[in-house]
Amino acid sequence: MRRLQLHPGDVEAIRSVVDDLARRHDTVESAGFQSEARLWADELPRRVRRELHEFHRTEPSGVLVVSGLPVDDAGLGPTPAHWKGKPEVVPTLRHDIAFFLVAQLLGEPIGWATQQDGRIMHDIFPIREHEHEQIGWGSDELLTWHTEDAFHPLRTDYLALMCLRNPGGVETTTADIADVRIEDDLREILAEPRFHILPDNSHRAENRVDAVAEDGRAEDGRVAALRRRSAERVERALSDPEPVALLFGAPDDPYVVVDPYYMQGALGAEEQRALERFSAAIDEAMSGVVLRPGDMCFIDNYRVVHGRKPFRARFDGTDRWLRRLNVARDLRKSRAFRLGADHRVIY
Ligand SMILES: O=C(O)CCC(=O)C(=O)O
Ligand SMILES: [Fe+2]
Repeated sequence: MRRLQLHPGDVEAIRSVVDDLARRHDTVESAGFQSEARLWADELPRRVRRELHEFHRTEPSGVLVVSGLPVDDAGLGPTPAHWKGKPEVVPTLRHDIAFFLVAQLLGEPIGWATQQDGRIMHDIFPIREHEHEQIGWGSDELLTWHTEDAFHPLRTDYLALMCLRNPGGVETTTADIADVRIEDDLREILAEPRFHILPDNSHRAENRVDAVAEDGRAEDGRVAALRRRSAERVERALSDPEPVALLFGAPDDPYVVVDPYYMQGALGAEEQRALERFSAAIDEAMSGVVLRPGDMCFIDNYRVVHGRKPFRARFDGTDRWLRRLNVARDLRKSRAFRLGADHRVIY
């Protein structure tokens, strides 16, 4: 893991860029903000830009934590109870802007029409009705390690988490594929396209909300058509999943995609055995990071699997609260599933 500790001068420079944008934008979800985020990211301190560019360019590690941004806990207000029906104007605006700009140094933040009302920036906090579930909004259950959106060919290149509060120091777990010891015979099987990964709960119909923030920007017919295709894609991925390889890229320095919880019951006997051996090897390499308020954690979703330790949620407005972004290195790959070249929601 790499860590960049911001200096007071960096914090001051970030504050000045955020001031400017916060005067003119009241949410990072607006097309207006998003259209200039890239430009303003270039005004972040060079130390920050250098570290993020290196992380992107040479892949020196699968996890980078940027620490030192101050968080005024009282100013945040209570941790929300749910993201459904959340107002567009939020007390986290200044943190959201700083986080969005730093993430923008790795690529383009994207959202899913099927997740959290189509918002680009997601909330991670415990939700009572999901307390016992394998989902980012659960708490009581260990969130088993996984590749984010593993089932989807357009899954994110980076998963970015910004911590607003984390009472009790709940650990985000991580394992870098570079640290996983894999025997040669196993490596061979894992590199063959013979594994099925099903869509996780956060994409399924029961967690979908029909109004997507971006709808106002396009004609209803096109949105409806894209939305239908997206729902069909998830249904098809459930009923008739494409086989994939769990290791890909360079054979001696591979990338990984795996989500054992959503592969249960979907594998043949030999694949199941290979997955069990692979899982045990990943468990051996598991470590983690306790995010503190103000920490921004960038996880390379091609190299690192991540999860979260269980915790007892209080549901009283003081619970753990993270903001989350998916960042794509190349927006063009998803153009067929977005409304326009500058739209960031994948249907
Ligand atoms: O809560 C965490 O630390 C990680 C949650 C997670 O897996 C995610 O947001 O994708
Ligand atoms: Fe995740």
